[in-house]
Amino acid sequence: MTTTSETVSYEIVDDVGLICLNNPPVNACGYSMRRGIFEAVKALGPKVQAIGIYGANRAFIAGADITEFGKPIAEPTMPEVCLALENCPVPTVAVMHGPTLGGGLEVAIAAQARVALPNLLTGFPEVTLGVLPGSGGTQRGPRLIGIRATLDLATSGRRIGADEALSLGLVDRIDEGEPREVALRFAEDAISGALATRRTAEITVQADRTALTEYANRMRKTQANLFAPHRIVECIALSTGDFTEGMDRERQGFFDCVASPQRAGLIHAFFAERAVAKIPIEDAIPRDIGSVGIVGGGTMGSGIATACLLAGLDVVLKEQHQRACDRALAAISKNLAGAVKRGKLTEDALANILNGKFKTTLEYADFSETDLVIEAVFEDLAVKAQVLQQLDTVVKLGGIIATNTSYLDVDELAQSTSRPDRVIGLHFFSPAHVMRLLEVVVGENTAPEVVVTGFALAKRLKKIAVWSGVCDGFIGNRILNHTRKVADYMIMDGATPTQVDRALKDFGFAMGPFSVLDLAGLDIGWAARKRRAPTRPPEERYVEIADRICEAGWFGRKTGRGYYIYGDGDPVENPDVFRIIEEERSNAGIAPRKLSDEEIVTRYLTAMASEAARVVADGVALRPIDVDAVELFGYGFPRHHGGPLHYADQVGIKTLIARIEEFATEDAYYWQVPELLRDMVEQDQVFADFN
Ligand code: 3H9
Repeated sequence: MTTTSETVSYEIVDDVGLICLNNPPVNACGYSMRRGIFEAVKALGPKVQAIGIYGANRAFIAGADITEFGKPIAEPTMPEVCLALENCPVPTVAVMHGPTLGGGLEVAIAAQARVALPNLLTGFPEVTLGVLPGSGGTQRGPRLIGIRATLDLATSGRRIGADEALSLGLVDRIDEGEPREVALRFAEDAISGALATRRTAEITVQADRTALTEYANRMRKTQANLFAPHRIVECIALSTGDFTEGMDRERQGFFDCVASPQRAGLIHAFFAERAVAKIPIEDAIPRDIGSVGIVGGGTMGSGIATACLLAGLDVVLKEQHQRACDRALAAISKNLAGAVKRGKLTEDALANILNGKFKTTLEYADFSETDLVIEAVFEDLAVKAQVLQQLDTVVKLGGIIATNTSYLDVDELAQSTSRPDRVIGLHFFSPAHVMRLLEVVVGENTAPEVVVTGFALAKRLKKIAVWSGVCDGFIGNRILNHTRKVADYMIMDGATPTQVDRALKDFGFAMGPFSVLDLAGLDIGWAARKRRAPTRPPEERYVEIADRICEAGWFGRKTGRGYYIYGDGDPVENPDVFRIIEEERSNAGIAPRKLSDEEIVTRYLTAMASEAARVVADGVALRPIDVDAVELFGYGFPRHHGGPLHYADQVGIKTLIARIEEFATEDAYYWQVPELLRDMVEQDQVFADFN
């Protein structure tokens, strides 16, 4: 083996040159790999009759190394590496196996033939990171598989397997074996002519104006806020022209994307999803969880049960009456039927679940064999404490008791059992079988083994678990409580709920805050406000609008009326809410003024970032990136803005402080700039430094 860089080596076997890529865990292609491939092709070209290229570990190439984006690029560049393979005087064959994504696929389609192994996972996910395929994907893709198929893959970021890749024409063959052995065999076939080879750049592209117009319109309609999808369509449109010119324009488009703040936000979100799994516990081993008990079969309990069943766990669900058990079973069956429809569950697996993997019960005693029991009963400290006490008497020694509280003190709840070390908060988000976030709330006594079990369970449920300390509302609802108040202040000051919702939706949120409140149920926040009333600082600006809406019996969607009225069509504004707002403004002596959408967004995000900073300063979140993950995966924060603390870094900490001070005159709640922010300015830090 001759090494050409730290991550690439080559060998010569008879007439064949084999290039081996080895940058664990996923062969991300950074400078070292680019140089290694480039040098290896150059060295082998004159010495062999064909070259095979493969990955030494579980991937061919998972893509360009995204940690290099935004930094100066050392040569050779990815397009140069691709050209070296394409223009090599002897045939080049790529073995596509495991993740072969983005730049990895581009390297493969620049080779002169491709063989896939059955475990192939390929596609152009660049759009999900705010960039476009920047090493020939938009030019070679259409030459190999046509304009429409390239538009589909590159604008959706969809990942496909070997069979679909073959049917599209992205690969020439599917075969089995070790990547090195397959590379050798097919390079020999390329020499003998058994495998046809050709230069992709020399293929003529069939024009497809219909597809281009269709996708351009679709992107304008569905991805209006995003930068990259439109550039992708533009670049693919150039593929019918001169190859080199298309490559140059693609390169320019790629750099424009890299320079966009959306790219930084989306890549931050990519790393956030992975960073949260790194928790400060090293030596604990998660307990094996084969069965889960659930107390409460309402929306939350049924959703949690569905998530567990979909993950193959046995579930026992307890309710108080048979009727409630039947209702839970009906809700879960409906959820599971939906999963079958979407291809997430087979008919056989569904039958299996309904024939024994899932049971309802009226007795706590039926939890005696379960490894972990999650209570999902009414959000009230006394009610939950009583359930935990009961569980303590039946759950086996060492068994874990979890509370799905969304606000309450997990430490206090733990004290209602004889095993506070086995108690943890598992805060699911509704609908629990759909939402990806799980806050793992770690109490002061929670044992490390219990914490790692919570994280392992989340992984099994395909959820993103984020560590949270104990505080009122944990990470997400604590911030929500704060931003909700600010949304209320803005409607008192002159905005309407619809304007606030629209402005924040335009910013990129999945829903505006008032629509979210209506969806979640206004009674939940009402109960929390009543609970907090005795400890509310007297100087805090308090808005009564939400309470008055609840007093009228309007709890949002579930009662058909809240900030909006819900009927058969789209929700419409509730005129009674306008009346309440006007009365409350007049009671408070406020003359309404016009708020611009920009002010609404700035004020809302300033509130969010300032409370997020406090969450970090209090140690409730492990790192700023954990707070961002909570907002991204549980609260619909726009992925391309990366999360509230990434946003804070983007606007600058000094600017954030100035904004907090500016709004302090309007909202007493902003009085204090979090000390952490002032310290950060003094030390010239940004939140990314803490991650
Ligand atoms: C591109 O290619 C642009 C080109 O068109 C143009 C260039 C000019 N870079 O996810 P995992 C890390 S854009 C750097 O936990 P899995 C990841 O952070 C790129 N690092 O494993 C993690 O690190 P850590 C297009 C990367 O088995 C570790 O690898 N490609 C990259 O669940 C393991 O990852 C993509 O968008 C990367 N490209 O999933 C593919 N990829 O251990 C992005 C991964 O320190 N990657 N890492 O936390 C993925 O989708 C998944 O990682 C993959 C493996 C499916 C590959």
